[in-house]
Amino acid sequence: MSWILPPSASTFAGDIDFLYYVILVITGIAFVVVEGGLIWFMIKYRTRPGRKAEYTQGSTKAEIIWTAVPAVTVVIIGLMSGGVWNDIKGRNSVPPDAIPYGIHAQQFEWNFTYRGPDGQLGTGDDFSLRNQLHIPVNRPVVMRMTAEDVIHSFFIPAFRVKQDAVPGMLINVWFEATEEGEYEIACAELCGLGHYRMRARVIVHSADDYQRWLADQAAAADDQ
Ligand SMILES: [Cu+2]
Repeated sequence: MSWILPPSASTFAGDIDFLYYVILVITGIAFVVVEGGLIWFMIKYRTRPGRKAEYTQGSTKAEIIWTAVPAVTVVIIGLMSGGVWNDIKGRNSVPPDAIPYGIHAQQFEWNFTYRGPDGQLGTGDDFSLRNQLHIPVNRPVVMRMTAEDVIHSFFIPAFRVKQDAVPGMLINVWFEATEEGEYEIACAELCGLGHYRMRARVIVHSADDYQRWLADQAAAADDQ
């Protein structure tokens, strides 16, 4: 069923997609049962000459069943999602060895800040790139996200990552890419007239390529 979803390229994809399919199957069954029942009742109880309409007070038993079944289902889905939510968004979910990056979102671009040769984010040798995020594969990374003007939302469909960037707040979002390649970053919050063009790319490098790319960037910065 992979044709339904975008390519999956992060450690979150398995859990998120599993939940997605569980919910899709449950709601799919509910859809068929409800619509099928509707059509069946329409035909069965249609007007026919000589037949009088019946008066009904309803059925307590039926009401208990159709309330309890969805309630239990929703609680089970909630418990299943809770664990995944904690792994991805929980306060202490960010792995300690995650490589830090800065993201500053503004109308209508993403500014990515990389730590420079000193290995620290927020020091003088940091450098920034517009709409380009380069990360290594199979390494957790954490984005320290801020917004300049309005609420934006950092969305990488292939990683199953989505997080609002809110003016006045510093928000961390972490993930780990599992496939090398280039993927789309989109803004998922209508943030103004130019929202549609607030796109960027994430480029996932092999570990060696990433080090080479970083060294090139540092060399280019030294030349200036
Ligand atoms: Cu935006």
